[in-house]
Amino acid sequence: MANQVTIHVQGMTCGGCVKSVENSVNALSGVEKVNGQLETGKVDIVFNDSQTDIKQITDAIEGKGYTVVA
Ligand SMILES: [Cu+2]
Repeated sequence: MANQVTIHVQGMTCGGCVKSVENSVNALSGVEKVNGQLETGKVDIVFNDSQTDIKQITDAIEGKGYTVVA
């Protein structure tokens, strides 16, 4: 099933950071759409919950050095 979440990411300070976060999430299988916003720190993600989950998404982002707050 496709699942849609919006998470908050701390530590994105420029467009490059947003791209880095988006790319790290996009690399997970089952992720269909990622859209990060620099101003708000919000990242909208659409993913197939039979292939990945919030835990894997969080780990991917935190592996790049950013902090997921919710
Ligand atoms: Cu940056």
